[in-house]
Amino acid sequence: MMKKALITGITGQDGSFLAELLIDKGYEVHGIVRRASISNTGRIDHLLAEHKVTLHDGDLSDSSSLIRIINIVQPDEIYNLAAQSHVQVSFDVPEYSGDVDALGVLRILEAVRILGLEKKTRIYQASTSELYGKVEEVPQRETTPFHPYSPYAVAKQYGFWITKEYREAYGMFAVNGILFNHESERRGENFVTRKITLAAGRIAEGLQDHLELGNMDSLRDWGYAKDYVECMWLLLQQEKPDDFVIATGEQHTVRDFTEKAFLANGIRIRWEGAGLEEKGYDAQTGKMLVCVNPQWFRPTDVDNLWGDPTKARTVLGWNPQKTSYEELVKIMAEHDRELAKQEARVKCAQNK
Ligand code: NDP
Ligand code: GDR
Repeated sequence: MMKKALITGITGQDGSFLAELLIDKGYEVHGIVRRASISNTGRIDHLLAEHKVTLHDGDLSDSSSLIRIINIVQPDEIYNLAAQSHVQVSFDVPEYSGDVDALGVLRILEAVRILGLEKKTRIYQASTSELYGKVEEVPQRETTPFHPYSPYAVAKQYGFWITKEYREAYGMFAVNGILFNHESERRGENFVTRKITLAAGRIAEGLQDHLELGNMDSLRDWGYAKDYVECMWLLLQQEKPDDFVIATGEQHTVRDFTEKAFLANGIRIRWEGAGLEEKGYDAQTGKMLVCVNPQWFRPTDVDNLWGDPTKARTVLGWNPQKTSYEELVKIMAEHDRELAKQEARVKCAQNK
């Protein structure tokens, strides 16, 4: 019998990679999409074109849609990836972030319970290294205390605990993957890595003058999203439900990522100044390419994330270094340089 999976957030970075993985594994894949005024399926259009996924209209803020969809699909596995996932945006839309990122998780768990599927359906909850927030221990592991440091992280903390609660109270197979930052060529354009690789490509093609960033000292443990979705699946294949940290075990600054992304485009950055006055210059031409804009600072910023993937490595047999940090920067930089070249060709044709 073909297993059925339901992915919330299937149109996002992780959802699109996970859908591909599950299709390859022979699953019947369903996804929840929310209404948008223009198409939001760009990351999965290749799957839709071949009728490889079935989409259902719904929203994490709407219990009735979730109950209806889960009842139709009767999934063996639910991957709850849908979220207002931008940390800085959560300071501007805190109530909505709480509704979707906290109560949305409860709505999924309750829907499964109401439908009497608690013994059939396994649930993966997309938890996050942001739970560690104002860091109390490095590196962070499953036993490190949480100190959420944004409305997003506070909401995700509720999601974490309610998932654990339903596991303990109702014996449900419901687990948390505490995933550290993972990036890719499909990453949303307003997360820092993608913002940098897009800008580096465009600057190299003469389409953009410079890049403005916020906290460049911030440290992140960055992995490749395509590798991380494998863990989501692995977590639901275990004999017993349990929560896991998923990370590479390495950390780098935003500044370092910036340097490497420009270098992948043949530009060496020379830094001068400090704090708000810090600037990055093209070491060859002396042109200013990177500067700080306080607009991108957060009211409270998480600045030291570094995961310990020992448990995932030993229990799941997962390789945290499948794609190295250097390879990740290269994949993203090369992809976005190609995009910039295409943009330059279009501009050139328009000017003829
Ligand atoms: P994205 O922002 O790329 O995708 C989020 C998805 O959620 C999109 O499909 C989006 O739909 C959907 N969504 C948002 N709000 C709703 C809603 N109200 N109802 C239904 N769907 C909704 O995130 P990622 O793929 O990067 O992350 C996936 C999950 O993992 C998120 O929960 C995130 O918080 C968490 N996470 C991510 C990490 C990372 O580094 N990427 C690390 C740790 C956790 P639409 O396309 O219409 O916007
Ligand atoms: P994060 O990712 O907040 O870790 O959340 P993001 O890429 O937005 O920020 C990482 C760090 O970079 C600093 N920064 C900037 N960030 C953005 N977006 N734009 C800038 O210009 C900029 N300059 C510096 C930030 O201050 C921060 O310290 C991501 C999301 O995917 C969450 O959903 C997920 O839970 C966590 O990763 C793990």
